[in-house]
Amino acid sequence: MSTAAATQAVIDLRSDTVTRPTPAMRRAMAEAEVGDDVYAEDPTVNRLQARAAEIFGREASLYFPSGSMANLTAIKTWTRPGMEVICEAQAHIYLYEMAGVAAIAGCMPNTVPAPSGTLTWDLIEPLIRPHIYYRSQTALIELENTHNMHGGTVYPPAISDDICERAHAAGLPVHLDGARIFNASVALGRSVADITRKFDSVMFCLSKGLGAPVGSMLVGSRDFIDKARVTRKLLGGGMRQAGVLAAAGLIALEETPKILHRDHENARHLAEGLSKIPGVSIDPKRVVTNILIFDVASSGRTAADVCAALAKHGVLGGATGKSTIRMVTHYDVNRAAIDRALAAIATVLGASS
Ligand code: TLP
Repeated sequence: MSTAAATQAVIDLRSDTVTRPTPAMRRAMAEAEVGDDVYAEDPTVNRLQARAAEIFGREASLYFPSGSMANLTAIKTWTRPGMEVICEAQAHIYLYEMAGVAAIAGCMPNTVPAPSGTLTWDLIEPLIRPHIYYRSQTALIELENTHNMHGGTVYPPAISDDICERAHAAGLPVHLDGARIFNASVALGRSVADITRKFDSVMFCLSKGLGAPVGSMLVGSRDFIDKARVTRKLLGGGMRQAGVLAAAGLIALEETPKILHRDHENARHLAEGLSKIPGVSIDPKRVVTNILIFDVASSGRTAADVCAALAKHGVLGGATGKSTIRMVTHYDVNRAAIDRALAAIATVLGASS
């Protein structure tokens, strides 16, 4: 699925959100059958929702304009104001969703750092509030798979299953931010239904590595999705002829998971090349999906400075800290472009190759 963008001068590794719709997606969008989705009458949205539910082995699913809105909807549906949400200290819902957990759901995030972003029950249990009327109460546990800010790490299914089982025994639901759950599925060689079956709700994005221009899905029981539909409307997420967007989402859902492994191979190739460049620290063995985060501290340069210099060479990455840079592979960047990016990074950091 290489597109014209692959041959463009700029190699955009800032995120997999930058992918452009394929010609097949654009055709499907132009030809989509549509209706008013606030009346649940858009046949293409309904098909997408039915197919997503089927793929995840769940009763129902709901289409959203963004992953942030789908996460917030899930959080608001599972909680009441004044309650707490347990999540990892670098969770996307905590760092990059405009504090919506607090500002809109009225809840307090209760965070704990976890190695590789992988929470375990031992880390979670001490954060659960006792049932005392003058204490705020824990409402929800949230996990992220793959974990973005830990470099696309993948939860071992035994660990996420264990968290869900113990949370349920404690009377707590578990929501999964599975923005890149298909990447986790490909890395593990197990279906998305299998690795998410114990979660109470799952959000996944069509608009990242799967390549759709817009959209994310929330998956769960019929009862939960009926409630989430009300919350989505409250947040202004009721769309009308959204079938023009859902049509691209259907293609992303059916076709792109088959080729995600290429993005993982390219990420590993990029990481291996980076590990040989003086001034860069990265362990390529830790790169298991399409996200890599490397450190340029030993080059004596800041991440912002290195990114600005790389941009002049037509290579875009994102600074995630003073000395850390994130790069994300996707279908609009092929192997030749990765090699060009490596050459530019070596030049910028003053290495010879
Ligand atoms: N992530 C974006 C940025 O916001 C950082 C990216 O470029 O990776 N969960 C996770 C794990 C995400 O990575 C993202 C987007 C979201 C949720 C939110 O999705 P959108 O952007 O559709 O609101």
